[in-house]
This record gives sequence, structure tokens and C-alpha cells, in this order.
Amino acid sequence: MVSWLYPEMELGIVGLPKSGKTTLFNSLTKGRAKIHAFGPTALEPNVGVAKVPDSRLDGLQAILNPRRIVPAEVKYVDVTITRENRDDLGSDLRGYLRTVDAFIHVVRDFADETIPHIKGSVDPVRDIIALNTELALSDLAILERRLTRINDSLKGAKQQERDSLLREQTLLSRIKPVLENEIPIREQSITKEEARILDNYQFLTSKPILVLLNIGEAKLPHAASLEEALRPRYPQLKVAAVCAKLEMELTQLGDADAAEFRAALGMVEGVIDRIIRLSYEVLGLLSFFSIASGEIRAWTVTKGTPAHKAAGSIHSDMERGFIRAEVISYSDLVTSGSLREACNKGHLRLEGKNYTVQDGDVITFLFSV
Ligand SMILES: Nc1nc2c(ncn2[C@@H]2O[C@H](COP(=O)(O)OP(=O)(O)OP(=O)(O)O)[C@@H](O)[C@H]2O)c(=O)[nH]1
Ligand SMILES: [Mg+2]
Repeated sequence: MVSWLYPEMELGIVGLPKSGKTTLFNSLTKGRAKIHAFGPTALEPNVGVAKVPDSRLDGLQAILNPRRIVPAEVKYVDVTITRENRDDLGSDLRGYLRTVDAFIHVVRDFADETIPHIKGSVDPVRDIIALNTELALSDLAILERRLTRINDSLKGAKQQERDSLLREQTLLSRIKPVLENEIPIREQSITKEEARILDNYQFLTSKPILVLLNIGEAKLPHAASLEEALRPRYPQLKVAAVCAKLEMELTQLGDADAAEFRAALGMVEGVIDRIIRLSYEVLGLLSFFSIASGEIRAWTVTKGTPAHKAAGSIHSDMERGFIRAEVISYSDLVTSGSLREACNKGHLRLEGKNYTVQDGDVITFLFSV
């Protein structure tokens, strides 16, 4: 989806019933949504945000000593699969999934006899393949319906409409057999113009996926090797292993107690922070920083956003009345040690509205309305 502004971007947490989706959601958002070992959970999705950890904010704090620091946020939606005995995506759920920008696929890799696995056994690779196949089948159904409709429309179409229908037909007919060979749309080579046509369909296999292996306590010491084992199989996907249950319990403890538990259990620090950062990456997002009224704030835009649109993410007046952007890169600012020194060294650049904002830019927008 072509969208400059962050609030529309969200990740849908998907996976088989009882794979640990809500447990992970609570760990990420420090939430307290209900967890159930048995039976279906509520219909409504859980929605929450996580603050995006960013060591550059600490770097800016050390130099600028602001009153307040406001990190970026990323939004999660925990989508519940309602019927306990179903292992496919229901049609209403599928419709909902079309609206999210990326998926976190929670894959069960914990053993617990009190929580039956819907497929009878724990087998993460099988579950990853099954979801990918389902997403592909859902897209193929849409492709086929659209191709049939195009064929019908072509019969009575005028020249101009005909040309655009034919272009679309060529594109969809090219994508379809590749998808039938299980190559998701996001891995197919598609031009920008073609992507705009495809955007209308919100294809599920065009969305990025972060695979989260939900491992049990017993597998904690092998977290890294379990991730490594999956990576070559899914080179295009980001993969992370986490013990969601323990992470959720730790978010409910104080920092000191949590650190002690972590050490005792041999858990790696910062897994949840890493997952939040990975979420931000799969969404293709970057942060720029503003410094105003004693406040440093991280703002979120998609990669490739021009300066005037970035200004609009702060305030629509800034976009409308955009004059120019004063930009210093984070690394130049930090190596200079102060704003004044960075300016003395000539690191402050004046950029126009079409400047492409870079990750870590510290920007002041000049505007007039
Ligand atoms: N042993 C163990 N249990 C876990 C782990 N993660 C989740 N669980 C348990 O699995 C059960 C289901 O967890 P949920 O987070 O509700 O799973 P879900 O995918 O949201 O389930 P539905 O929304 O009903 O599909 C709960 O009893 C959790 O405590 C884990 O890493 N280890
Ligand atoms: Mg749930």
C-alpha cells in the first residue's frame, strides 16, 4: 500500500488457534488481554501499540538533554480465529487480513500436553507451509474471479477501457502461474506501476511476514540455532524465536526482578525489543527526529518519503506551507557533540520538498501558512 503516514500501518498477528498469539500481543504491547488454554476467545481483535526502542534517542538525549523524549510506535492487531476446530482462515478473517500491512505469523514450537495442538502434533515447518499455502490460495481465488470478470468486460469495452483491462489481464495472467508455484506476490518482480494496479486487491501474499517461533522454556537455550535452522528455508522472511509465555510474565514484573529471572533462565535480553524493531523493518518504515520546545520526538514514515510529506506527518500546515527542511544526520550530530558544533562543521543541510528523508535525519521544517 502506498502510504506515507504511520497511523495507517499495522501488523496483524496470525497463527493457528492456541499458538500463543495473544500471549505475544501482551508481551509486545505490555497489554493484559485475556489468554485462554481452552475454547474460543473473543471475536474482537486486540489492538495495541508498542514503543519502538531506538538507541539513537539515548544518543540525542545525552547531547541535547531534552525535557521529554517521545519514541515512535508500531501498532499490532491480534486476530482471533474463532472456531476451535478450524485450521483455515474464515472468510471474514481473510477480509480483515487484507487491511493490515504485514503479518506476524506465530508458530507453535512449545510442548504442553494440557494444550492440544489443533493438528495433533507440534511441527512448525508444517504450520508455516500451511499458512503460506492458505494465503496463496486465497489470492488465487481473487485472481481467478478478476480474470473471469475482465474477460466479460472486454466484450463490450470501448478502446480506452479495453487498453487498461488488457494491461491488467496481462499482469494478472503473469502473476497467477508463479503464485501457483508457491512464489508469493511479494517475491515476484513487479514494477511500481504494476504494484499500483495490484494495490486495489490487497493480496495477502504481497504483504511482508515476520515468522515468530513460539518456543517452550525447554528450548530457550537453543533459540538462536532454531532461528538459524529456519532461515535458509525461508530466506525471504524475517524469523525470530521467542518464549512468549515467559516474556509476557516478565513484562508484568519490575525491571530489576525481570533481569534477575532472565539471568537465572538463561534468556537473551531484549528479544521483545528486537521483535518490535523487526516489525518496523518489515513494514519498510524509518524514523526521523524533531527537536522542538525541549522535546525530542521520533516520527515514522515509509522509506522513500519526500520531505514535504514527512512534514505533513507532524502537521498538515507544515506540508501545506512547506518552505524547506533543515537536516542534520544523526551520526554527524553525535560525532560533533552539539548542535552548534555540527552547524560550525557545515553538517546542516537545507533541503527542498522533494528531498528523500533518510533514517536518522534530525529535521526542522520551516513553513508558513
Ligand atoms: N507452555 C507454554 N504455553 C504457552 C506458550 N505460549 C502460549 N502458551 C499457552 O497457550 C495457550 C494459548 O495461548 P494464547 O496466547 O491465548 O494463544 P492464541 O493463539 O491467542 O489462542 P486463540 O486466540 O484462542 O487462537 C495459553 O494457555 C498460553 O498460556 C509457551 O511458550 N509455552
Ligand atoms: Mg488469542
